[in-house]
Amino acid sequence: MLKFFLTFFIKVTLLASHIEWDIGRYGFKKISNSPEIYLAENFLTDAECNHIIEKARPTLSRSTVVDRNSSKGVVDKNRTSLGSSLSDGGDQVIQNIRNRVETITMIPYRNGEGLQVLNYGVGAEYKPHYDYFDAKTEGGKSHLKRGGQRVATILLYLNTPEKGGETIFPNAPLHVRPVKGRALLFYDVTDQGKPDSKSLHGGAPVIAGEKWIANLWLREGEFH
Ligand code: PD2
Ligand code: ZN
Repeated sequence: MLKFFLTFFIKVTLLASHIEWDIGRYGFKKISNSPEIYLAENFLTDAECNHIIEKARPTLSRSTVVDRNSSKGVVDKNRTSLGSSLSDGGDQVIQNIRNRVETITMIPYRNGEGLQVLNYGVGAEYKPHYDYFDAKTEGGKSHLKRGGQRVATILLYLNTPEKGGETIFPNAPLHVRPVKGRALLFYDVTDQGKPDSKSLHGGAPVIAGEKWIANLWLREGEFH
């Protein structure tokens, strides 16, 4: 147990110390200290955005959330997008993006979950929530067994909706407009590796047009 905590502490310290000098790559700018949030314009090219959308389109189905009582995902009125999980096997475009994410976060590629693509139609939203797992629930405990806690979330905006669909952080408070090619990185845990209650965030309803994003959740340990 002590070894686990020591390893985790070293990882989080490394991560925090690297932020200062590597996060600036690809134009990431800090836009909030608490919760800790970074934004970069043109992190993805138009071709990369289009590739991900077209790859996900045929396999979209209703998004789910973590069930409190089991390891299953469940449909929930608080998350009304469609989603598709993309494997990166043999896909050079996705691998390149994930390598760039590894460079800026200093979190190993293998700690990332699968890339999730989300599509929101008019009225679709993801009400404010936390991306970290709640270790007090059975569902949270079962997800923590593989790869440990989610330490960071990266949102990749694949198109620019006509109106609405901002990513919101009620505690910052901050609204981030979805713009094609943008990337938003935020930390779900504090510097001490504890779930950060300030990291509450959501996807506001789309008012006109549609919204496409991809998200990548990064764990404290190996997930892949
Ligand atoms: O679509 C979003 O903006 C959004 C906001 C908050 C997505 C997620 N969280 C998520 O997929 O976790
Ligand atoms: Zn989220």
